[in-house]
Amino acid sequence: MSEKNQTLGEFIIENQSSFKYTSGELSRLINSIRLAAKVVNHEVNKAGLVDIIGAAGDTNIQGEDQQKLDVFANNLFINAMTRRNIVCGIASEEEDDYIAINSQDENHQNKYVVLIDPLDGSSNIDVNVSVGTIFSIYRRVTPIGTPVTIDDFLQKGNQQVAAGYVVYGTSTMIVYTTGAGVNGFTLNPAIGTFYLSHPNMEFPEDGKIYSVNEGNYIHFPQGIKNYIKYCQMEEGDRPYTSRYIGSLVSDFHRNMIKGGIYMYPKSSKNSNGKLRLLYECNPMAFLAEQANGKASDGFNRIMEIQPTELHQRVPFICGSKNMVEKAEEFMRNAQ
Ligand code: AHM
Ligand code: MG
Repeated sequence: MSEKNQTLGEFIIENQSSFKYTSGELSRLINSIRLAAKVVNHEVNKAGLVDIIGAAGDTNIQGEDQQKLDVFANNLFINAMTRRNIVCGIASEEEDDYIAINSQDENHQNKYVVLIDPLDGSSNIDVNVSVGTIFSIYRRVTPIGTPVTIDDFLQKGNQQVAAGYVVYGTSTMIVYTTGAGVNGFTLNPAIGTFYLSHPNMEFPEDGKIYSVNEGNYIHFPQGIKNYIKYCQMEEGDRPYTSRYIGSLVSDFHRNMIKGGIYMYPKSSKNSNGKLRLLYECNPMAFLAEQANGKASDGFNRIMEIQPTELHQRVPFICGSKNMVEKAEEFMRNAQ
C-alpha cells in the first residue's frame, strides 16, 4: 500500500482502481483540487508581504465581509474544476447559488458535484493564523447529460463519495477520504509536491482537548454548559485542555491527531449554530467517521440530516468517539 516517499499524484493513481466507480473522473477531480491548493497556498503564504488582505468590498450570502483571499481562492477552485471539465456542478460558501457547468462535450457525461468552502476561517488570515479549504464530493442524482439541479447538492452526507480539507498551516497539508480511511499529504514547498506523511489517520477514541468558543457560553444550551463543566472538572484524566483556534480545519486537524472534541453548538442568538451543513460539517463528519471519530448535532448523526437548503447551518459536535458520545449524553440529559 503506502510506500515511503509516495506522492499524492502516485497515491491517487494507485488507489483509483479500488474506488467502486472507477472511471478516472474522481481522480482527475482530486488532482484538480491538489493543483488549486498549491496556488492558494502560495497566495496565503505571501499574504503578509503584499497588500492583498482586507475586505474586497463584497458581502457574501451570510452577510459577512469577504476578504480578497476568499475571492481569490473561490475563483481559483471554481476555475480549476470548470476548466478541466470534470464536474457538472459546484456550490461554494462564497456563491449565493450553485453553478451548473455545461460540459464542452455535448453529452455532458460528468457525474460529480462539488461543494466547497474555498477559504474557511478567513478572519484569521490577517493575523497569520492557519486557514483551510474544505470540500465535499457527490455523484449527481439527476440524469447524466442534463443540467444539474438543486437536488444534486441537497444530498445527505452519507452519500458523499469523497471529502477532505487543505490546511494552510505551519506546513500545508491535504487530508482526504474516498471512503476507505483518511490519508494526509504534506507539501514540500521547495519542490511543490505533496507526500504521503500521515497514512490511515485516526482519532484516538478518547481525548483530552475540548475546542469551543467559550465566549458564547452564556448563550449555549444547558447540555453543552454541563458538558463544558464536566471537561473542567478535577476527576480522572480531567480537567481537559481547552484549545480553540477559530479555524475549523486547524482545530479538527489537531484534535484528530491528538484526541479531542470540537463544538459549535446552537445558542440563544443562533438557533442552528454557525457552521454550514453541506460544505463544512458534512465533509468533516465524513472524515471523522472514516477516522474512527464521530460527528453529531448533539442528538443526530450529522451525515443523516436531510439538507433543505444550500447554505443551511447546523449545530456541530465532532471528534473522538467517546468524547462526542459523552457530549450527546449531556445533551439528552438536559432535555
Ligand atoms: P467562516 O466560514 O466565516 O470562516 O466561519 C467558519 C469558522 C470556523 O472555521 C471556525 O471554527 C468558526 O467559524 C469560528 O467561529 P467563532 O469566531 O464564532 O468562534
Ligand atoms: Mg467557512
